[in-house]
Amino acid sequence: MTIIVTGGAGFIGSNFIFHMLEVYPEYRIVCLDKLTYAGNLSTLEKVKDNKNFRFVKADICDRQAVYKLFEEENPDIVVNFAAESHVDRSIETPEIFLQTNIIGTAVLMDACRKYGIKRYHQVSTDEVYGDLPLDRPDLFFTENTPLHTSSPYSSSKASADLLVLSYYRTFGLPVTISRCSNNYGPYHFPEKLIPLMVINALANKPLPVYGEGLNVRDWLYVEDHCRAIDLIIHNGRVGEVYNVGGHNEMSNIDIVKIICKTLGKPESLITYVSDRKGHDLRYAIDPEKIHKELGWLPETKFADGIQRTIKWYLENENWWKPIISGEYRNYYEKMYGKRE
Ligand code: NAD
Ligand code: TDX
Repeated sequence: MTIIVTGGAGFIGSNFIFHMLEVYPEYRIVCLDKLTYAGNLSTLEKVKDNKNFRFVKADICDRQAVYKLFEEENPDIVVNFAAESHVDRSIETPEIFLQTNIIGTAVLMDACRKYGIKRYHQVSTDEVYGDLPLDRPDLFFTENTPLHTSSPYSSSKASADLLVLSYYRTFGLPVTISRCSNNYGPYHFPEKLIPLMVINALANKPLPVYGEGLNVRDWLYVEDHCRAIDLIIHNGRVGEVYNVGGHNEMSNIDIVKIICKTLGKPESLITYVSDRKGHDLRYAIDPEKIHKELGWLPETKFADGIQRTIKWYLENENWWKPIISGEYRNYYEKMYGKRE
């Protein structure tokens, strides 16, 4: 079995590669990644010498490079994690999101059609459903919730999902889609809420909370997401969408307070800054379908997962320090420098 994992030098893709090489030591895993600002080869350090692992630097929009890789590897399965993934960046520069997230998905699926494939899996997001009101805790996203996106990021992901389903209907491509809630865990890029707050708190820097910090996200430990994708690519029904989430809703401010408490830092570091444009209020997944059909359940409780994650950042400065000292500094200054 050969699996091409795109975007495998990023947060979730790398954790998926670790999971697959551990659970299926006989599988060949080929990582295709452009190494954008969000992709780091150092993330893949511990698997780089595994004889069943290969890394290829390429852009999923580069048709020639993608076709060449399919010719060389003749993959059975493609799992597409490659994406521009940060909502704030999509508000600054939407175009790259359309390019990678939509066109890149089409190129990968064209390669799957041309060379034949057992499964193409699209890693999507709960953000395609838009948001839920804060005062209706009884409402959840199901796979039948209409797509209703808010940001250029989520719109590009929803477009890709529609394209994937159209390749199933029109060309009979054997596809599946997973729509997961917010992940957290090791190798999460420092621009995202949890790592950003951990890293800033460690340096006694302000903790920039958007708006009033009352927006709610449904957090899932990254390894639980990886297990869900593993189940879907092996046992999921072709043409189907599976929501993935662990019924773990938390407001942003509560998360930031947990981080302060764990690190022994004062809550006075919390700084309320201007809100994200179009900021989604609440995400909450109904994971009934994947539970019933594939027996998936989350295994990591948030209380344990967040401690494990914070510990990982404490012990892995050598991973994140080089990242925040490079181009990231300019990004941080641009996004937070003048923000009030
Ligand atoms: P990430 O930003 O950490 O990693 C993205 C990876 O894709 C990087 O390694 C980057 O180099 C690579 N990449 C970007 N453009 C590329 C291109 N054109 N060609 C090849 N590689 C390219 O993202 P993540 O948080 O790991 O998210 C992975 C996927 O999961 C994304 O599709 C995202 O939409 C989805 N998702 C993320 C979350 C979350 O909470 N992070 C939740 C649900 C779904
Ligand atoms: O500095 C910050 N302050 C703050 O209050 C940052 C970076 C974020 N926030 C808020 C915005 C959100 O309500 O925290 C929440 C989480 O923000 P992000 O970490 O940027 O994640 P989110 O926008 O929820 O999107 C994430 O989950 C769904 C991923 O980045 C997406 O790729 C995924 O699809």
